[in-house]
Amino acid sequence: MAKPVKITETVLRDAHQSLLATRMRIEQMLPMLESLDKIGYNALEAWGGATYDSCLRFLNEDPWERLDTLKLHLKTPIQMLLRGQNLLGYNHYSDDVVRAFVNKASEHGVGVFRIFDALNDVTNLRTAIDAALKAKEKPHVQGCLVYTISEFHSNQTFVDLAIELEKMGVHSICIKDMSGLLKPYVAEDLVKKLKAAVSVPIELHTHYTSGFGSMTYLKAVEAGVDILDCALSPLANDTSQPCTETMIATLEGTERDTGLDRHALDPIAKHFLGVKKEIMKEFNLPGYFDVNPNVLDFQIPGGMLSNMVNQLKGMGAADKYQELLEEMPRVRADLGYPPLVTPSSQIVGTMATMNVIMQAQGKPRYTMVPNEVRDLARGKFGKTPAPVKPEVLKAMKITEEDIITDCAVEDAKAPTMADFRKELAEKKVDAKLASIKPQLDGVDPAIYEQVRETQLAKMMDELPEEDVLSYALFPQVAEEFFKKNGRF
Ligand SMILES: [Mn+2]
Repeated sequence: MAKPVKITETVLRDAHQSLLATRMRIEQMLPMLESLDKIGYNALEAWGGATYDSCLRFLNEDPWERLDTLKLHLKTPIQMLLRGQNLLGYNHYSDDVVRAFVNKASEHGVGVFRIFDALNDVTNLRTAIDAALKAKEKPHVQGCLVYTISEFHSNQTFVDLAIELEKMGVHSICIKDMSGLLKPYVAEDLVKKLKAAVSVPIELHTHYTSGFGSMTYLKAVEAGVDILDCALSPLANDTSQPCTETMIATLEGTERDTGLDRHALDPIAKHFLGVKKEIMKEFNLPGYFDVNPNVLDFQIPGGMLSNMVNQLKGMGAADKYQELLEEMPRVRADLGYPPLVTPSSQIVGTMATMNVIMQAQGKPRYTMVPNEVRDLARGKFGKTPAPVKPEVLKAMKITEEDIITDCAVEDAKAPTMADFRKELAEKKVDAKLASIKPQLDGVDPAIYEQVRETQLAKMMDELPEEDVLSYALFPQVAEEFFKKNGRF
């Protein structure tokens, strides 16, 4: 019986995040939205990951307005990538903020929530999954297995996690191979085991970074995978996903034929090739990356490698690159083998860089430890796959009392939506009052305070929830964005 493979298209999100530093604008997507909608994709990944940050920081676009525009032109479900309790930021947020974010995103048109946690700790997935399952628009909710390799991970580890995710009520499961570490025969075995263990559909997401992409997809298809993430040709392969058109052609005439018309993609590909050239020029980006089989050993996602090189240069230690490559896996082992994906990848990368610099100065490793590293080591972000090495805890001066066994208890102490709303309203009111300072000179302080309180109450009432969420996730960046756009 024919069992078509479904395709999720990533050209609007991960493809340009991987190859073009997330710099695609909504205007560059708009001309092709109707055509993309007609292809028959399983979903169009278009939001989340770094897009929200990039919209505010670099493109002067309100990410919520982008989502509205996409929704206006698309019936194909819009997929977003969400980092569980981290949402799209780098901190853990309170359950209240997580629920508010998921509800708003659903209301604005997210049809598929792909939810992951960098440590694969389900504690960090629970609230986001529950909120998405309860959203009144009834979006599709997908849980992720963040794929990594270590002596503490096997295919069975991921099967166990999948069973747990299915129990939590997810509608499908994604193998999220962000660094392209999943080898073809391992993928075949993993997909077979998953198909036997759970009944929800299995989706595979990889990056071509180490050169396995199409081989891994083909073996996964043979093993019965249901959905593949592909990128349209101009933004495919390299550190991005395998190519959509090639995948469609590969399966043509087989029992897993996608049924999609590859030639309907020609004009769309042509458009995005032009867009790619525009972005490369405007932002001075190379637009391609060499295949890097060393990723298998170092497990460093592509984008991160260039960040780390820049960090080293900034500290005048560009010649320490090889040492850094070797220090990364050591730090990862010390910290209990976290998968390297935002935000754990940045945390491990920064620590490795510091260790290399310290050693160059003749000082021991872990002489200087950034706060996020300490927090990861003491369990603030959840349980690491293996315990953090005792000698490392000691070097970081982390005592028994510092250890956090249930990160949800910590999250409960994080600010709520009401806290963020008040903070943003206060900033706006104070900025407004400062701008009319000359007129307020000599005013009775009691009256000034009264005016401020009235203004504050009004502002708290008026602030749109979307702005409060932007502020909660990226305080400084959002403030700058609001100032630039007359919202301050
Ligand atoms: Mn990805």
